[in-house]
Amino acid sequence: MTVDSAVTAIAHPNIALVKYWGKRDEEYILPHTDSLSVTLDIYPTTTTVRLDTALDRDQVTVNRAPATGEMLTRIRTFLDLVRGMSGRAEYLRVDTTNTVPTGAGLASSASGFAALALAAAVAYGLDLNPTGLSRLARRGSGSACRSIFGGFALWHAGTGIGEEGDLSSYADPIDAGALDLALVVAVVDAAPKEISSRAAMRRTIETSPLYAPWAESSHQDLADMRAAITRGDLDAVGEIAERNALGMHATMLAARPAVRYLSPASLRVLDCVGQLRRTGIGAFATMDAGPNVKVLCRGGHAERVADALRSLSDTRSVITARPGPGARLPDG
Ligand code: 2P0
Repeated sequence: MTVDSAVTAIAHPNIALVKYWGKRDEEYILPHTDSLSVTLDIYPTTTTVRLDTALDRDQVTVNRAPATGEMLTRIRTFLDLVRGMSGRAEYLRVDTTNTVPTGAGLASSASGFAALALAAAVAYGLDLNPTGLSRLARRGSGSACRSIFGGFALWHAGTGIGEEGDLSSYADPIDAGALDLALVVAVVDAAPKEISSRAAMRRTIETSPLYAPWAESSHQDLADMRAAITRGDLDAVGEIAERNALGMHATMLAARPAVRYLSPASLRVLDCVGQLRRTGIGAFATMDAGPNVKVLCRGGHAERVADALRSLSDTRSVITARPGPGARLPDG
C-alpha cells in the first residue's frame, strides 16, 4: 500500500568564495576550516519524495534513470540517518532532476543534498529550523549545508568531533548588502570527474605538505572576505576568492600522487580573465573540483565577460548566474 502524498523541494548549487577542502571527521562531515559561499540562481535540483510502505529499500532515480553505485549508497545512508532522527521506518521513492551536469565540479551534490534534506525532513515530519536543516544537509555532503540558504552563507567549522562537532557545524546566512555580484560560469568540460572531491580531499590532507599552510591562510582569507563583503568591495571579494581557490588547487597539486582538476582549457580561461583585468574589468576566477571556471564580476560587466569567455575555442557553454534563493518547498 502506498501512503502519504509527495513532498517536493528545490535547491540550487553554491560556489565557495573561501573554500571547504578537508574534513576533521569523515563520518559527521566536519571540516577543518570555515567556508563562505554564494548560492546561485541557476542549475536547480528538484527532488520529490514519497513514503511507500510497500518498499523494503529506498528507490532512487536521478534524471529519470535508477541511481546506482556510490551515489545510491550515499543517498540511502543519508535517508537512514533521517529515519533514525524521526523514529519512522518507511522507505522512500526519491525522484531527483538535476539541471547541472552531475559530478563535474559544478556543485551538484550541494543542490542535491540540500533538496533531499528538506524534502525528506518534511516527509518524515522532522521539525527542523534552518540551522537544523543545514546540519542535516551537511551529513549528506558538506557543501550542501550552505545551499539551505540563499545569497551568501558562512559554514562554521565548529569545534570537536562526533556529536559535539555536529551541533556546532552549520551554515548561517550573511548579509551582503548591495554587493552587485555576478558569476559567469565557463563550462569547458561537463564530464564527471575522475576522482571524487571526497577522495581528493582525503588524499590532500594525508599527503600534501601544502595543506596545513593553506588551511592556516584560509582563516585570514575568511576575515578579509567578510570585511570586503561588509564594505561592498567587489574587487577585493574577487581577489580573495581567486587567491583562496588557487591555493586550494596548489594543495592538491602537491598531494602524492597529485590531484589535478584544472585542464589546459581551464588555464586558457584564467588567461582570459587576466586579460579582462588588464582592460579595466574587475573579473576574478574561482575553480572547484573540476576544470570548469566561475568568473566573478559586477553585474554590469557580466555580458562583456561572458562574450570574452564565449570567444575561447574550447569553452562549451557560458551561463551567467546571480545570487539565488535557498532550499524551498515550491508548494509550501
Ligand atoms: C567547496 N568543494 O567549498 C569545495 C571547494 C569543492 C571544492 O565542497 O565529501 O561535495 O560530500 O563533503 O561538499 C565539494 O565537496 O564534499 C566541495 P563532501 P563536497 O564548495
